[in-house]
Amino acid sequence: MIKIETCLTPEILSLHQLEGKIAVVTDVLRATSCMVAGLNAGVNSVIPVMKVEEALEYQKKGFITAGERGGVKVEEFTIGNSPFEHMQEEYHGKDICMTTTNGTVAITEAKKTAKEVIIGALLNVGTVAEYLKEQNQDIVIICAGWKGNPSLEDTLFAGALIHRLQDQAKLTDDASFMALAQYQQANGKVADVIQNYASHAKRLSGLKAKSDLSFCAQEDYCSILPILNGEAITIKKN
Ligand code: 3SL
Repeated sequence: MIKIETCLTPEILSLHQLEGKIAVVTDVLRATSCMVAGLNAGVNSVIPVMKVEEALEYQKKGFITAGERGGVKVEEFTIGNSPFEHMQEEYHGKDICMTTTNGTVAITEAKKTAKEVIIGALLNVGTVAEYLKEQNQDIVIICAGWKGNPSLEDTLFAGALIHRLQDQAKLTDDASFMALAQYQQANGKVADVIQNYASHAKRLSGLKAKSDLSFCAQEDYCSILPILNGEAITIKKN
């Protein structure tokens, strides 16, 4: 049986032991969805970093820079944090360096101790589940949340993943049961639940990014498995 625990916000990551486990990091709105969408479209790799200054160092080396602060593109960056920007043809085959308020922070924290870091979004949740079934190792799902608080959309991702794994898994904390219950309660209408109740949905409509929300809320849009290799996220080949 695979043991699953869920960390609803990186703020309490120190309460989870990641050593020897697979970490699945998600930030449905929008960081990991951008990574999944971009890599699926043809981006070569994504390097997640914590600070704008670090990304600008990569920019000097020829990297495309992406991400946001306050949901808005950093002025000096090539692109912001919309999946539609990350999918553009001109970035196919390119290497992106990305920094965001919550998502890239969660990935950076996870990589310090986890055995392996997988990038998950609703867009690729089924593929992540299939991979984890094959690995048969203990998992920590890390939700990026919003500035230290849990977020509905990331919790729904955790629930969607647990739902797909539940026949082979033992849930070892209440957060995993809460996430599963939340997903089951959505009853196939995950996008509507996010749209109607997630605080981030309101933030995104303020930023005129409503189409990002409906895109990111799709389950199983693609079947890629992004994995962190050293500092770069790339698609894991079979
Ligand atoms: O915090 C993050 O990592 C971002 O994805 C937030 S936003 O959707 O770009 O506002």
